[in-house]
Amino acid sequence: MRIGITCYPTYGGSGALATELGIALAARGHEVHFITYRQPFRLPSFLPRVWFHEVDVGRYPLFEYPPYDLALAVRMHEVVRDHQLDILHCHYAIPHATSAWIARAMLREEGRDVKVVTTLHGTDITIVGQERSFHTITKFSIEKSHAVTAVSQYLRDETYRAFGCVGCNVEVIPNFVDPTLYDRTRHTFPIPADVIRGRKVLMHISNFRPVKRVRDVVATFARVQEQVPSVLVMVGDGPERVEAEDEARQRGVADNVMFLGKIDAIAPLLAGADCFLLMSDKESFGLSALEAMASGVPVIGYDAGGLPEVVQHGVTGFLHAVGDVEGAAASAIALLSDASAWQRVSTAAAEDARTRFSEQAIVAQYEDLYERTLATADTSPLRTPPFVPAILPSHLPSIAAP
Ligand code: GMT
Repeated sequence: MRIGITCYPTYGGSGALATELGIALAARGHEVHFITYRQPFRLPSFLPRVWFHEVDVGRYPLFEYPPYDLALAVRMHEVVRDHQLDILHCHYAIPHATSAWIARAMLREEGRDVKVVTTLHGTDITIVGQERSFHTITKFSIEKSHAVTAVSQYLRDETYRAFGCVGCNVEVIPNFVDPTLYDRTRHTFPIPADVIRGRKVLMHISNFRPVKRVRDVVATFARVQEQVPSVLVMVGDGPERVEAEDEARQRGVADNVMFLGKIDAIAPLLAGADCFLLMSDKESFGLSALEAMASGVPVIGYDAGGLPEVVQHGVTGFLHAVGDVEGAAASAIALLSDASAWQRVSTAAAEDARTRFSEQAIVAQYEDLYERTLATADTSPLRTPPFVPAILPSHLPSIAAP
């Protein structure tokens, strides 16, 4: 198949998953075209059967808000036409599924067609999509997609609750991990031993959005380090980083908290972690938690959203009520103080990640979905020629400030 993938190329789980999926599909013989405004952060520079098509949003003084969604629709239309794509797979509904709908409408005017698959990842449904400015267009774009998937049962239920989703069938296809990459035996922990000095390593990886409750992460660590000599490694960046730094200072633990910023290669970091903290109040899945589990790192987090579908309480980690920092710290202290309990949970986490979230099985689920979608006939007829093809004249410049 020829598959176009659109995602947010920046630091984040949906972009990471979309990129890993594209790479895996190409390895299985499909042609994969990434259509994004920047090279996805997990995409190597060259891979057989993988293309990268940059969306040029341009700049113009009149546009305080450049119309990215339109530029994306134009690029999608162009790439589908030039490379005869069968499927446009949009990761994160806003605005990708809407741009795909526009691109498809343009294609159909020319007597061409493409099938649109949308994968819902999280805040496109739980936060942004429910804002007044985006609700109706999100609902419309989901309903107009030929197939819709959600990364957890929780997110599927939330989609129906918030949008109704008339006439669409949201299928759950969970996220997956590459088991060979997330294997702690394969990596050398990049933080020098004289920095760690034999202390336990607690880790958090995210985009530091309010939903991640990074203050709770630091507050949990502050309690743990009173009982267990430890450090907290914070990976990523975002609007709440200053909050986390402030919490660390207020609790007097700033010297034991390292903020590493955005790091693309997280497998070597996870290989040196003893415990992963994910304390979001609304995590649709928690890809970073799955990557931690695959690396043999027990996860401690909140019993909210889709995280209980990933972390099995008492088996591969421990989940507590949102805000229960005391409970989370108690679980971490118990785990980090008992080597055999830690080994048991670590082994179970690595096994469970490989069994329930195996890359092979889940990529096959996407292939099956594409095949089923392609086999479904459209009821509305295509425009028949003669038509006026929307071909960009090659001499047109990109928008630039004069
Ligand atoms: O929805 C977001 O906040 C962004 C998105 C991302 O790009 O990182 O994260 C979501 O998608 C991930 C991949 O499916 C999930 O693992 C995350 O749980 C989900 N984030 C939230 O639900 C907050």
